[in-house]
Amino acid sequence: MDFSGIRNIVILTGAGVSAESGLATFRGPDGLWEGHRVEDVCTPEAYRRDPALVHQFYDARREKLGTVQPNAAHEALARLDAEWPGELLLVTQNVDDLHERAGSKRLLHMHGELTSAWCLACDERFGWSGPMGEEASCPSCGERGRIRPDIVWFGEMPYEMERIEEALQRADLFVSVGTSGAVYPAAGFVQTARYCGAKTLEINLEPSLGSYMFDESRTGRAGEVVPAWVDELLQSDQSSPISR
Ligand code: BV8
Repeated sequence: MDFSGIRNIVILTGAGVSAESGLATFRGPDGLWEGHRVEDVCTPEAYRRDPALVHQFYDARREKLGTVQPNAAHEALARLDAEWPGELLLVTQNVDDLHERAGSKRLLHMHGELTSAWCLACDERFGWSGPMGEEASCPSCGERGRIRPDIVWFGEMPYEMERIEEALQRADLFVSVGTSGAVYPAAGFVQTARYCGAKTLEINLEPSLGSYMFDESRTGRAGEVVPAWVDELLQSDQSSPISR
């Protein structure tokens, strides 16, 4: 793909970008997610039905964050963030903190973050480390037992959708890294980008469900393919921005 003239970039990442750091992806061979069915831990109904199970699931994943490190893909995306002269927005579906720990700044978590909590009593959101459990007290209003993970579950509206849509409409290049294309609205971003005239590139271990919608698909491990792509992009000619 010819990257000359590219100015505005949107990058979407999924669990595949964190796989080489040791974090499980959602759709492993057994279809379970850390031993759970998604519908048992990743919906508001599941939280109402069995809050202890949902807290246990997220407490375990939050604890695991302390044992993993960003990998070469996170670091390459952070380098691109620092060096790219045009607009750049990294939209991650992931709730881990590996992009920020690698140094990415122009970043948003459309599905929330393990390191954030949400008090249903006062609607405040605040940072959280360590276990949450059912009895945690809100640092803002003091209520006990009304705090949930600040995570977007199935059936809930992802965060910052307007900001994402605006960035996609302005994008000259949309790149999807390490996602199966199984979940909407993220899986539909490539269509918006294409419709608005962007070039589209997929980087994934294997072709995703939406591979056919991309101009180009590069298969391989993110830790290898993403750094090579960032080098290629940073060396491309930026002098003549695409006229939009
Ligand atoms: C909403 C946070 C509306 C939780 C997540 C029918 C049709 C279309 C849509 C729907 C439908 N029925 C229901 C819906 C909507 C639903 C949906 O899309 N369902 C799917 C299952 C059909 N979506 C929603 O509910 C969303 N909200 O629609 O709201 C609305 C409107 C108005 C008002 C209110 C609401 C919300 C969805 C968000 C759910 N939360 N995550 C948590 O993390 O705990 S979803 C979760 O799965 C992820 O965040 C991600 O978004 C999604 C997909 O996961 P991936 O990241 O892609 O991971 P996966 O394992 O699937 O794939 C990994 C890929 O990496 C693989 O392809 C693999 O090959 C590759 N890989 C592996 N290793 C590597 C690698 N690649 C490179 N290198 C490697 N080393």
